[in-house]
Amino acid sequence: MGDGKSLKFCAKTDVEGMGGPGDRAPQRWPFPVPLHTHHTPLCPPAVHCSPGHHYNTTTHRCVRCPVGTYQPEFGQNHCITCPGNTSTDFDGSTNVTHCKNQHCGGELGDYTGYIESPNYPGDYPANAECVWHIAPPPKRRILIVVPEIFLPIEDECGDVLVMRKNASPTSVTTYETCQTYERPIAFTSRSRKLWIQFKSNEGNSGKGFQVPYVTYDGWSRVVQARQRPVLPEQGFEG
Ligand SMILES: [Ca+2]
Repeated sequence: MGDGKSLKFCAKTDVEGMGGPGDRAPQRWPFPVPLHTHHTPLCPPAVHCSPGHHYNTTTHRCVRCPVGTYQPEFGQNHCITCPGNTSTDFDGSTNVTHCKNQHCGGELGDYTGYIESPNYPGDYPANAECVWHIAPPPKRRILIVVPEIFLPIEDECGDVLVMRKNASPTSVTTYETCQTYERPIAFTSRSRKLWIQFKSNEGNSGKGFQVPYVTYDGWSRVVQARQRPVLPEQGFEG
């Protein structure tokens, strides 16, 4: 058994099974409690809380991990905060992969750039709403390439990417989809500026998209590249 240093004992609680999986052999009190815990030693619950839950030592209940946290293991009394600026879609998350980057939208560069769905290439979060603007310098136009886009099939366009002249729903629409396309599509904007919006609903998610664009001089003719070829060292025959 223990050497007396690796074990601590705690006051027994009279908690009965609440929210646990019920598929584990019951442990006998007293339970060993790791010494490195930062908390006052408390008896573990009489049942293990499931992954996605933590044991609330005040209410003696298994509680779902709140949004922005997760817990992959059984029988824990805390939830783990999502790394960085990520968060979960729902409470009760069981895995760090449920932590998603929520950032999206913004002003885009004059000459080249890309838009991508939040958390790309991971699944985008629920209830996302992103708006991007491309406003190229005068006389330049916008060329968009959609290499592929992954949006789950849902009723009534649950998740949608739309590009329009401006935020007005009646403005000229250049592109709109709420479906998966795995073959590239390229097009030029029908106006100089482009307003781009992506919205997702609560259910079902997908990889989304990464869409590059360039702006190009729409008035001058194609200029031939006049770059010199890279020459090898002197003495090379050719
Ligand atoms: Ca959806």
